[in-house]
Amino acid sequence: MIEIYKAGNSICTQKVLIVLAEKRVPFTAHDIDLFNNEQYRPEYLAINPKGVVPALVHDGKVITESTLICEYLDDTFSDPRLIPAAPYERVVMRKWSKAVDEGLFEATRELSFSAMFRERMSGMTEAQREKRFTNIGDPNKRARFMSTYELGVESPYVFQAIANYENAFRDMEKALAKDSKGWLAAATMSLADINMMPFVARLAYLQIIDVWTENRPLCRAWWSKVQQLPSFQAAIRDPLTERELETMATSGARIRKRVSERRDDYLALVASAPKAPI
Ligand SMILES: N[C@@H](CCC(=O)N[C@@H](CS)C(=O)NCC(=O)O)C(=O)O
Repeated sequence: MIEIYKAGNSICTQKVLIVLAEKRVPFTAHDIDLFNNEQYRPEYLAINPKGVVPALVHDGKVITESTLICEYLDDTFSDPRLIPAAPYERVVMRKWSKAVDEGLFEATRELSFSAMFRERMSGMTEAQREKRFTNIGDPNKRARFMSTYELGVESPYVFQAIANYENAFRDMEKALAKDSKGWLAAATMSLADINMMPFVARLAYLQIIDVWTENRPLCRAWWSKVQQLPSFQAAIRDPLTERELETMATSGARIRKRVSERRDDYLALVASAPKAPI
C-alpha cells in the first residue's frame, strides 16, 4: 500500500503526484496543514523528522525527499519508465533534479513567500508569527523566512531566487534546442521534465513567468505542452481552487515589476563578470 503525506499547492508534493498519476498507482493521501503547523506534530515528525512534505510510506517503509521518492517510484513501478535507460541521459536528468534541489526549490519558496505567504503571515498575531519562526529549527531556513517576511522582494534571498530561475531557463532553452522532441533529458518525458513542472507552473500561476520566457520560445513551447498532460492536470491544475488561482495571480502582480527590474540587475551583474555566472 502507498500512502502519501502531502499539502495543498505544495510544489514538492506535486512532483510526486505527477509520477503517481503517470504510473496510475493508487494511493491513500493524508493532508498536512502547513499553516496550522501540523508538520511539527510529533506523529508526523516520527515520519519525517524535517517536518516537511511530502513523505511516502510504502508497505511500512518511509521515504522522504521528493526527488528520492520520484526515483523510488520509478524503480518500483516500471510503467512508464521515467528514468532514462542510457547512463548519460540519466546524468542529464539528475542534473535537473540537482538544479531543483540546490536552488530552484528555495527560489520558488522565496518568490511565493514574498508574493503571497508574506501577506498571509502579516495577518497573523505576533504570537502566531513568532511560533511559525521558532518552529523552524534550521538556522539557514529561518534566516530566509525572516528576511523574506521583513523585506519581501527586496530580500537578498529573492535576488538569489531570480538569478536561479534565470540560469534554469537559460539552461532549459539550451537543452530543448538540442533535442527536437522537446524534452529536457531524453527523447521522451523523464523525471527531469516532471521535476521542473511544478516550479515553472508556480511562476505561471503568479503570472510572472514571462519575465524569463518572453524571449525563450522553446521554454514556452515546453510549458504549453506539459500543461496538456493528464498527469499535470490531475496533480497540479485540478486540485487548485479558483480562490488559490486568484490569490496567486493578484499577489504575483504586486511583485512583477520589481522581479523584472531585479532580473535586469542580475543580467547586468553577469555581464560585468562574464566568466563567473552562478
Ligand atoms: N527537499 C524537500 C523539501 C520539502 C519541503 O520543504 N516541503 C515544503 C512544502 S513544498 C514544506 O513542507 N514546508 C513546510 C515548512 O517549511 O514548514 C523535498 O524535496 O521533499
